[in-house]
Amino acid sequence: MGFFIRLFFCGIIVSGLGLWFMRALEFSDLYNVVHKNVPGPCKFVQGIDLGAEDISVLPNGLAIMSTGLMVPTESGGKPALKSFDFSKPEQPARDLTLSGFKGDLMPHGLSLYSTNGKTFVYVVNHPAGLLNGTGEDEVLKFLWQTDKQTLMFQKSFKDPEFRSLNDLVVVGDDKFYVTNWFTMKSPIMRQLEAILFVLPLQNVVYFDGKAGTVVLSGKYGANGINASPDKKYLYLMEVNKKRLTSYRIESPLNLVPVDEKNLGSLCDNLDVDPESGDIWTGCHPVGFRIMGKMMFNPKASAPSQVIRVGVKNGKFGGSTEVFADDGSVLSASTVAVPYKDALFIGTLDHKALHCKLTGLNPVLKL
Ligand SMILES: [Ca+2]
Repeated sequence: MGFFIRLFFCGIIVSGLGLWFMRALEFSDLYNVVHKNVPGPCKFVQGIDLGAEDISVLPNGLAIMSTGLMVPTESGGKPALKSFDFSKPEQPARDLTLSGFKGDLMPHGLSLYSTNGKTFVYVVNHPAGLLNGTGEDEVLKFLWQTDKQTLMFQKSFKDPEFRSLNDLVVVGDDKFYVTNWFTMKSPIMRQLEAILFVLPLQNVVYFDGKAGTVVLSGKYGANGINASPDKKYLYLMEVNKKRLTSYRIESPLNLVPVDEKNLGSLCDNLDVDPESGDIWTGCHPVGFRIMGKMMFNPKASAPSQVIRVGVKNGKFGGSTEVFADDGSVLSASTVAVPYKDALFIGTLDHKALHCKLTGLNPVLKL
């Protein structure tokens, strides 16, 4: 091989490694200092000790959450779906009884869909485990009988495009957008995909009730997904790039990019205030702490942060930090759901907080 050809390939390798180290340094937040910040008085929600990775709330203040995502089964902890009532915050979260479901439950992202007086819960499930799955991820559909604290199993959706699911948003009867935060199926290839986090390898799939179609590809770690209250805009958190993006839904398969915003934090799930349209998100403000926890030491804590983003017609306005903690009180926040003058903050595998929104940041004009 000629000298110049070798020089050319060496240059490409050195450039690639340089890019990786620069992005890794940015991703890891090595020098970030997290100062505590609260929106008002906060109390732990009783009955939540195994995390509440995703939460969604009904207009009547009844919330549902997925718990136990990162808890090893040998610990005796059991993944579950629980409910919490914003109108009775002093009462503990309650286990929801599953009726008619025979499979293994490891719930992750969830989304509510109400029609004809009935409320359905769609939830990402990892029957083979979160990180050791073999492409068996599915979306479960339950009918939520709120008066009986029961979830009646309806059906499960599987599809070859469901690679390694994270979050979803339902936009119609059995119609939803779902994120693949990994696209490789084998555990070894997923490890490689994690190392190559600088590459846009992840995607968003639209499921029409029968089959899935990739509608957004080339995404940097597709994680939280949600829609505007009028369902005209889709919001996606590309966690590996700390980037929030919005798309106009021209048709279910035709998404037109509208805006993007760097949140400067590894934000996870997105919740949309039904009245203001603002986006609230639970974030991991120190990358190396959350990655160390997920990959090497599950017992370690990681800092928490809640960010609120103003948005109008798909265009992002300003943003503000509503809550922050260095991990000593609340570890690894993943979701933040406002309801009237209160906020419910969930975590990957820790506790959950109920905070009163008495400060200025929750109402600051953005
Ligand atoms: Ca998530």
